Amino acid sequence: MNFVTLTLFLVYQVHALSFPENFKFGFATASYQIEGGWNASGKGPNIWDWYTHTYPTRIADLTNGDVACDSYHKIATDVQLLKNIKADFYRFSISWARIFPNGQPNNINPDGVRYYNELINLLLSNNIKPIVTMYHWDLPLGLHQLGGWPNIALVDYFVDYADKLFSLFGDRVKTWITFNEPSQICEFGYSRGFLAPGYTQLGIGNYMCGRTLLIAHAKAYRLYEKKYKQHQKGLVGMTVHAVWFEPAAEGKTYAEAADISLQFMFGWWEHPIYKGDYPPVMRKQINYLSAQQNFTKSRLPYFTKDEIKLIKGTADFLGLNYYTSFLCSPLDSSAVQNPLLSPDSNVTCYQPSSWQSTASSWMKVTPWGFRKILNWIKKEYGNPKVLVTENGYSDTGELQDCNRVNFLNDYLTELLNAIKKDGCNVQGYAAWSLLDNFEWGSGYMQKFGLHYVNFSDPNRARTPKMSAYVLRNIIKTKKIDTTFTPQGFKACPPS
Ligand code: GBH
Repeated sequence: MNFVTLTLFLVYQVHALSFPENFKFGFATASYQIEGGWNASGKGPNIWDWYTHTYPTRIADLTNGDVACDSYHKIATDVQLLKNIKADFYRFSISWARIFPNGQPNNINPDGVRYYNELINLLLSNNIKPIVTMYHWDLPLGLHQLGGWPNIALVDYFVDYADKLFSLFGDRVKTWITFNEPSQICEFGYSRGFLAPGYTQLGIGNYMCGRTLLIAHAKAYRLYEKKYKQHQKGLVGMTVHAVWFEPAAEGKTYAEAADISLQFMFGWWEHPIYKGDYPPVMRKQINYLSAQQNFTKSRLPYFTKDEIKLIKGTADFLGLNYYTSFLCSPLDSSAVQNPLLSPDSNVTCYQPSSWQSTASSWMKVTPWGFRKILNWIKKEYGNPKVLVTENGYSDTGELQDCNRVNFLNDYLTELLNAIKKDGCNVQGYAAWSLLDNFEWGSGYMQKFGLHYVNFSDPNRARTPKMSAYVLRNIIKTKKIDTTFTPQGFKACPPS
């Protein structure tokens, strides 16, 4: 190599290692996990208030989100944290029952409107874009009492709510996420019962709920398209939780098992949106099993032709939450089923114990799966615009959080490779989470925050962890530097 080619090579390497100029970084949270103020100033109860108060033992440490990080009273503090770490955007969710206390659209709570207006305005005056999730699991209890998501009547309630949010905040909010993780809402809420409302209508409740969510999402999207898009010029999409499923061994049956898993977890939502209707393998398998089980019709409800048309094409971007990977094999009835996946998938997926663990039992560290899922999305759905709306690591709360630092460096390197080497159309990345917070059934025992929160302090003081400074440096330089050690911290051992 002569001097000129060497220089060009080095320039290329440096360039190859940087995030594109217009790539955006941000931080994500959810209302019930951080806000507290559960009954403040006119807010109505939601299913998480009800679930944690009625069944305290369903939460590992018997806690709840009554106060959480008290973000209801801490707009200024939280925005300052975001500013300090150079966030381009903040992804937060709106508590439905803070806007419509019992879910009915005739009764609006002015304090809820005030709260989100203040948050949005302060973000914007600090040059941080708000990205709003309309529904991150906290259904108004009134709507739960009408049957919750398995009831198709909730479509209209959600559309009324979405309409109100667009009209109240759409002059300033330009990115909307209808639902966070429909697979968790439906599979865990109504089929396995790990999350509120905790029902176990196995193989029934999940698909009824899923049908409602897809139609509600699509109608909210169409409403925006028709009534708001022309003057508000924003984007609407949905966020789906993806696990990367890797074949556990060579051979066709293993490849099939991995593909079926991807379709059952991810295609359940994205196939109707990008291609129309449920993934054929889901339809075939659930129809088959339903018949075997003596049902008079498939447990997976059919969409009408009009509904298929309504749903297809309702995404301006694909919101992706990615945390972990599994290895899949054809069903082995003696093996433990992956709890993240419906048993109708008829596959066995697991995580080898040799993979690095986290504080969460469902999650092991698998950066390589990030590049693979992004490439799979590119191929399967025609390289859609992707926004990574969550990615993060759980530990027990160390300030010198080397495992999280390595996690971020390694996952972001894979993301960068997907963009630079594979041409995946990823536009932004949100770290989960801005703060340690209420981790659903695990209470406050699993910490995902880049800021430590002192939950025994009535003030809920926040302290940046090492990882906050590391991500700040990545945002500032648009580069990953595994040797970067912020002041006041020790260098981390390599991953
Ligand atoms: C995301 O879900 C959520 O959007 C976010 O709210 C959450 O805090 C974050 O990830 C971390 O979990 O322990 O058996 O009850 C990712 C999927 C949802 C999987 C919660 C594990 C609890 C399973 N996770 N779920 S269990």
